[in-house]
Amino acid sequence: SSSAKAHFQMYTDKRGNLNRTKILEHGKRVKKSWNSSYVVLNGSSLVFFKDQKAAQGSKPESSLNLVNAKVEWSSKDKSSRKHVIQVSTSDSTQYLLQTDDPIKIHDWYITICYAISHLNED
Ligand code: I3S
Repeated sequence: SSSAKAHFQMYTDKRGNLNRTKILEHGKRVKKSWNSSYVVLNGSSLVFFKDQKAAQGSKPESSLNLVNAKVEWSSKDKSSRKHVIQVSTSDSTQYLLQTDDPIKIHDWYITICYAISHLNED
């Protein structure tokens, strides 16, 4: 329904700076390289920009389709950093997202979970 759609948009409208690295691309391990990124949760995808200014016009650096994706708290073997979440796409690409702020990463975790679990419900 349109009200469900409005709720979905409201609860998944999220953007902010996170540290990000890709670790797997189409099932193949790639060299880890942490970069700060301005992350925009945009309905069915996470879109990565260089910074907030770049998000106002230029093309994103990359994006990730959340349909059939999975988000989980990352295990210690994936990174020695604290407060890391892992997003795995349906095409076996994996990103780690991290921030030193535990509340902030928790918010992202919850919001991405919500988006993934409600994506296929309209
Ligand atoms: O999983 P790894 O290889 O321990 O990840 C570390 C490396 O990416 C490292 O880069 P170099 O391989 O160029 O040294 C990074 O500097 C580290 O931050 C990575 O580990 P953490 O635990 O921070 O994800």
